[in-house]
Amino acid sequence: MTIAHLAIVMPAYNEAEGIGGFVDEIRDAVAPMVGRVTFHVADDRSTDGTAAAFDGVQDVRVEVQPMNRGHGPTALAAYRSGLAAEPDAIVHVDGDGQFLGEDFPRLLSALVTQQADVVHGIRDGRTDPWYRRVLTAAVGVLVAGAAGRRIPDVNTPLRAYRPEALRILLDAVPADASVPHVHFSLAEARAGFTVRYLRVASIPRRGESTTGTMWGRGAGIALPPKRLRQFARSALGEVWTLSLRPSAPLRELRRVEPVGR
Ligand SMILES: Nc1nc2c(ncn2[C@@H]2O[C@H](COP(=O)(O)OP(=O)(O)OP(=O)(O)O)[C@@H](O)[C@H]2O)c(=O)[nH]1
Ligand SMILES: [Mg+2]
Repeated sequence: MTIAHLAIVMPAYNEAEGIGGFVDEIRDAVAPMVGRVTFHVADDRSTDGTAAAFDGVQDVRVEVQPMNRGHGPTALAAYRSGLAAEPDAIVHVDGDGQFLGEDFPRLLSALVTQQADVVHGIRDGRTDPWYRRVLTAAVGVLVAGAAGRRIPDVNTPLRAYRPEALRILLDAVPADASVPHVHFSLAEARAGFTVRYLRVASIPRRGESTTGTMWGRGAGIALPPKRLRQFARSALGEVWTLSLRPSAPLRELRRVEPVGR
């Protein structure tokens, strides 16, 4: 099985320490099954020289964003630059490198051999604090109710797409959405996409610094950091407006049958 051109897309914010090694690991892992691979890093205006980690690296294209906007808009920008390269398959993964290179070929095999529109990497072994597990569980219940079935790991950042399927999702979600993967997961289920799930290893973020983490640190006995509370409130509002309310725009989304299948 060979994929002529694989595009790997990554949002990144202050990932200079770990992102180079992560990209090297993925490149080596997918080499036997791709004609070529290109990496598309959306740099959310890092202050640690993340973009410079790829100076002189031929197959990595870094696009520095016009301003710092957080994970969602940066992920969407990364998807757009990956799609613009017209690949035959596209994989999204966060630049903090919380996955193993060896899981990428498994993800791609599932995409191709199981004729999927999308494959989600379901994270095994996460060690989130209690409040994040509660939040994840609550979103899971909400989304299951709306989708009519349970979706494991709704917000996983490791996802492989058939480009035509991704295009439909990307066109439907506003460029500034803060939780695009929640919208994607819900729309995929409702619109009848062929979704496969694959368990993958979840490891601690690479690099020594913690400055990349979106949430800051909880205080003392680990109460949810204020940033997470604020983010959760606004993200839930966004999920309601774009995906859940009766006239939500993403309810209209429909899958298009792939040509020649
Ligand atoms: N912290 C932060 N991360 C961003 C931003 N923009 C893009 N990112 C990237 O978004 C990805 C996810 O951020 P994380 O802090 O790992 O968020 P998370 O995966 O929900 O949290 P963990 O489970 O703790 O890893 C990372 O790859 C970051 O590089 C931003 O403004 N702030
Ligand atoms: Mg992370």
